Amino acid sequence: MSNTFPETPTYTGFNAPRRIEGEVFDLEVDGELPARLNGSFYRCGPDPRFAPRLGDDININGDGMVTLFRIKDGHVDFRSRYVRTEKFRLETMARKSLFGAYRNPYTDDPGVAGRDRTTANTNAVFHAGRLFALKEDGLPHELDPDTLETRGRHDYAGKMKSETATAHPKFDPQSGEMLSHGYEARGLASRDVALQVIARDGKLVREDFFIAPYCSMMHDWAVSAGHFIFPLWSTTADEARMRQGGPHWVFEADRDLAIGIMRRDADVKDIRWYRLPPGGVGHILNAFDDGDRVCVDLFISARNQFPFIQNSDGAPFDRERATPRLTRWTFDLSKKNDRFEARTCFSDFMEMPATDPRYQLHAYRHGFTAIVDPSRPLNAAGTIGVGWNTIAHVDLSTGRLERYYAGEKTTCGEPCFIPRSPFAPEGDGYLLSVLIRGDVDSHSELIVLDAQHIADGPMATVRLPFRIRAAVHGSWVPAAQPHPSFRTEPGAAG
Ligand code: V55
Ligand code: FE
Repeated sequence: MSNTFPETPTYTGFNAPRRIEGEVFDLEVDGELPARLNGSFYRCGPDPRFAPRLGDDININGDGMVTLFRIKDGHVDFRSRYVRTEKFRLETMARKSLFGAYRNPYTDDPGVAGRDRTTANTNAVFHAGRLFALKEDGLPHELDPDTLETRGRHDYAGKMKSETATAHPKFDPQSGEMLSHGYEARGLASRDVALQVIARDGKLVREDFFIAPYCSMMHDWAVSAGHFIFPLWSTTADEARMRQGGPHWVFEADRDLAIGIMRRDADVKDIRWYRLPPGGVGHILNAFDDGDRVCVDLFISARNQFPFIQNSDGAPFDRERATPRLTRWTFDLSKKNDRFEARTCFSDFMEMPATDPRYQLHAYRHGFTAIVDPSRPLNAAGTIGVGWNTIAHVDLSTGRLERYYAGEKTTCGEPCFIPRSPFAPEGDGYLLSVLIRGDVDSHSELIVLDAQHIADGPMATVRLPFRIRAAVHGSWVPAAQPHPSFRTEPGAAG
């Protein structure tokens, strides 16, 4: 019986499934790793284990694969392991896929009705001593931070009532809290959103539900020192459509954005909603308060940014209007209307943001991203149909953009910033990125850049003897966790 993957873009070339669980001790290091760089770099992304049940699939429906680069005293060990979700375990027993289309349970084998469909394939984060694999359609899965073995679904001792938690929780560098939300919190295509606060000790201390104006793909959100910001945008879900076998998401070209803002100490019934004409919202770089104003730096596009999501009006995918650009939204809370300012900061095709984690939620200056530099060869591909060929450092106070082009047939993974020391100035430190090389004798590399001099190229290149699959997001966990209140001057550099 043939069980091959189909010859479609989701499964070929850069996106060929790797499915490798294993470890490599003491990877080759070309150059010198900084002596003080000790810790764990976790990544999470889709890596489909079985050929798709429905003949083809979209990339973001693949099974969650977590990888670990553990760096210690100039040496690096590697490990990779699938997250043992319920879906993964049921399909492993059957040796084939049983679950169908992305977030549409009506396309599943009837034998798995009602089982947990989440793939845990989007982010790996660490909080209160626990490592989690996250996907926005389900609960977190806890993993052993050393072996990557799955400990199980984590519902905060039964206290988390939402069915979902975002893959983009925010970390308050002062309080040590993990701030989270779950959308479609009470079932498929529901408008229920849960606001979740997890204290420094890992306990869920707040979960408040509200009804959003409509059900939108709220993949990322924003938190400032004083506010929660919930961006609903034009990609929406509809249960009737799914019941007929249709897709979870459709881009509605006439659906205005609705952006909810509330004070962190307020009740969810006090959310104030702002409007913006239809468009796409991508990842959030950072957000901060400035007197009565709330600033949110994020990537937005004029239209649907994903080639694999249909437009409700049947319009073909439009590459120019899909392009995400770094934009600053400024909300003046002292004004009574539902308008706000949106200013484009850079014209480049840019996404996958990172900042200095000590300045999350506060005024800041340095951002790190992946970009598509159209003046370079565009001969790579990645998780969402885009091959990031360049890593960028943006300085928001000078408008300067510095680049490191990664070479031909190479996809850059999301950059990850690590402060040089707990007391280093903002943005002074190292930048990690995993490069997926698409050459014939393919391999992968973890590069380490000096974050303030990325154009100089890597100070160290860590070689994997095989190609791993492009991941989505990840995080750095220092070997010695700094005291949570080490950050002395909030927003000083802003
Ligand atoms: C995104 C990624 C997802 C997902 C929804 O990049 C949105 C956006 C990797 O999974 O499920
Ligand atoms: Fe994301």
